[in-house]
Amino acid sequence: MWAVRPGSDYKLVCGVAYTGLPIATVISTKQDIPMLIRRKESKGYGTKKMVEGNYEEGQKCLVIEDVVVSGSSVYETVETLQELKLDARDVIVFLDREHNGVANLTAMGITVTSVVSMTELMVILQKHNCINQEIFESVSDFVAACKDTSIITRGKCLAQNGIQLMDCKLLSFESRISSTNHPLANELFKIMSTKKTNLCVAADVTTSEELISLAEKVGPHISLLKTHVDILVDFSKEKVDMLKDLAKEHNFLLLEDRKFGDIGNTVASQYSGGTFNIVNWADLITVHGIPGDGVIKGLISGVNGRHRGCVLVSEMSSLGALTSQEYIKGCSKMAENHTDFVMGFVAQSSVSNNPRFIQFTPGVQLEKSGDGLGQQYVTPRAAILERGADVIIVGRGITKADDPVTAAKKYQEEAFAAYEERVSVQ
Ligand code: S5P
Repeated sequence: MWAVRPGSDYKLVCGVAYTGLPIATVISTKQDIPMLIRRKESKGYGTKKMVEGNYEEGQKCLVIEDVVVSGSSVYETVETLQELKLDARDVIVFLDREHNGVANLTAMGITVTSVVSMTELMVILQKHNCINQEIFESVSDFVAACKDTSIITRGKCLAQNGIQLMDCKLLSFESRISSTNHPLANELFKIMSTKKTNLCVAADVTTSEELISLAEKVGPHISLLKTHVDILVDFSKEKVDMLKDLAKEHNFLLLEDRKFGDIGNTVASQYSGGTFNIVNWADLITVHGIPGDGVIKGLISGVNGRHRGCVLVSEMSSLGALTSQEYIKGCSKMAENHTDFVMGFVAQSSVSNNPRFIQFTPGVQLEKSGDGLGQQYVTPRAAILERGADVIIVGRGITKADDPVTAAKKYQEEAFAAYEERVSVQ
C-alpha cells in the first residue's frame, strides 16, 4: 500500500476507522510517520475532539483505508481532517471494489490510489485456481450492476439517522434576518452572527451582586442573559439599570424567564407593574401558551411602543412534561398569529419551519445527564444538530463551574461550531 501512495512528504497518516486503523498503525511505525486517529462516534463530540494525536495546521496527512465502496467513510475522515486545517487530500486503499467510490472521491477533489481493483483481484484469484469461472462471472456481474453509489454527506447522514431537521435550520442567522420584521429577532440574529455566539446564560443566582458580577464576566460570550428576577432576595431598580448598562456594553439582550401563564388581564398587570415592572427593562419574556391568545394580547397591551418580544414555551426539558404534540402545534399557530410580538419558542425540537422563529433550547450541559429533580440534559452539539436549537440556554453548567468565564467560553465555542456545521450541510 505504501508503494502506491499518491504523493510524498507526508507528515502524518490517519486510518479510517476501524479496519484502516491497524494498517495505518503498521505504516506509521514502519515509515516512522506520526499517526492520527479519527473517532467514528459523532454524538457529543466537537470536531477537535474527534481526532486524537499531535498535529499542526497545514501538515500533509495521508489517509489509509482497506476497502473503498462508495467513498463515504473516507470522505468523512478527510472532511474532519480538513476542518482541522490539515492538508488531507491523498488516500491509499488496498481494494477498490469498483462501486464508483474512487470516482465519487475524485469528484470531491480527493486523490485515491489502490493496490488492486475487484476485477484485478478476480483475475489473480482465477489464475491461481482459487475461484472457478462461475464465481468470476457472478462477481463481475455484481461489480457491473452496483455502480450507483454516492457519498453520504452530513446532511444526508442526518436524514438517514432519523434526525429531522427542518429546512429553515440549514439557513444561517444572517440569511434569516430578512425573514422577520420583529425588531428584536432581527437584533438577536445580528448579535449571534457578529459576536459569534448563540449562547444564553441562565443567571439563576439569588443576589443582585452575583447577578451583576456574572453578567460582567460572561457578557462577552453571550447573546442573551436569562433571568428569574423573582429568585433575587434584593431586587432593585438600580441593579436592573446596571444590568441594562452591561447588556448595552457587551451587546446582549435580556430575557426574563417569567413564564407568564394567566388570563390576559392578569398578565398585563404582572408585566407592567408590581415589584419587578418587567416591561420596563426586559427585552424578552417567556410565556406559556396554555391560556390561549388572550395571554399574548394582554402582554402586548403593556408594551406601549417599546421594542419588546416574547418566546412561547412550547416544549419543556423536564421529565414527564405535559407539552403534547397538540399543545406544541397550538403554540406554533399562536405564534403565527402574533408575529409582531412572538419571536420564537422554548423547545426541545424544531417546532416550526418558519425561519423567522428562533428556537431556544434549555436542558444543556456538557457533563451531566440530569439534576435529580427532573431536568434532562443534552450536549450543546446534540441540542443544535439533532434538536434544531438556534440558541442554547445553559444555567448550572456555567454558573456552578469552578471558572464560569472559561465554561461560558467553552459552551460558546461548542455551540457556535455546531451551528456552523449545521448550516454548512449540503
Ligand atoms: O423547558 C425548560 C424551559 C426553561 S426556560 N427547561 C428549563 O430548564 N428552562 C430554564 O432553563 C430553567 O428555568 C433554568 O433557568 C434554565 C436551565 O438551567 P440549568 O441549570 O438546568 O441549565
